[in-house]
Amino acid sequence: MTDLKELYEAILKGNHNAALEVTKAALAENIQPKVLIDDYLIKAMEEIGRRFEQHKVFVPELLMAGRAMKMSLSLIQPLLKGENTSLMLGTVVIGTVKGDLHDIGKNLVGSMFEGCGFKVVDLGVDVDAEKFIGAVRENNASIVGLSALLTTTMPYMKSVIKALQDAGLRDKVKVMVGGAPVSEGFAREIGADGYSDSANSAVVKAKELLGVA
Ligand code: B12
Repeated sequence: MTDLKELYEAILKGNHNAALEVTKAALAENIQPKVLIDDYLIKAMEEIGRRFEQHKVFVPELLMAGRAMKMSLSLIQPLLKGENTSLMLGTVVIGTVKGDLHDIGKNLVGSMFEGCGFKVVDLGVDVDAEKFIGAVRENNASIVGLSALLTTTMPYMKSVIKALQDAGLRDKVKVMVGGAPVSEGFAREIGADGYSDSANSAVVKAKELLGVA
């Protein structure tokens, strides 16, 4: 029986080999991907974030924890894609906005969308408005998801919404925003259609916005 606390510890210590091993063992024991993500991966990232804020760890430790989390997620992700793939609920274009390189939360949200029957076009990090617009147009997207983790990059979300308006696409696509510093109030203020603080609720919100809930 795998001790899942080891997964939490492995992420926290940035030990990606251990993270991979424990994830493999847990999946072989049919532990639900959602449990691994919600109760161990995210909790570990929250804790490393707290330690960073308290100056107990520094950027290299954050990077290592982020890498360990990504490695673990790479094993879990294919399972999230599961049975629902024939159920095409729409296309989601997602990316972290210009100037911002944080992608762990955005990747989780993207995986959850994929797992729940959406096609996901992930534009990566440091994405400018033109790139979002091109991808929305090209893929006839029904949702565009903007992620920002820095207070300095949050305002760029408003620029993307303005650019969508200028390109005549604002009525064709629902805009969802998220990331630790983003709030419901901020989302409303910049004219986004939806906000969510977790990958699970992001999908629920998206379905609600598209009327497919
Ligand atoms: C890991 C991390 C890093 C890693 C990123 C690795 C990676 N590949 O992403 C590295 C080390 C590279 C990094 C760099 C920096 N970081 Co940093 N980082 C963090 C940390 C600890 C965790 C972020 C994280 O991954 N959280 C876990 C995920 C799962 O949570 P999440 O991103 O919030 O996502 C969830 C929700 O928000 C939501 N969500 C997210 N996106 C979206 C999108 C949509 C559409 C929706 C609906 C929902 C949604 O769902 C997600 C899943 O539940 C945070 C601290 C924190 N507590 O947030 C600091 C933090 C964000 N970083 C910070 C800073 C300052 C920096 C640097 C400037 C540091 C530096 N001096 O170099 C650089 C910036 C580089 C850049 N230009 O982007 C500050 C930001 C402060 C501020 N007020 O702006 C924070 C808050 C730390 C702090 N307290 O000082 N960082």
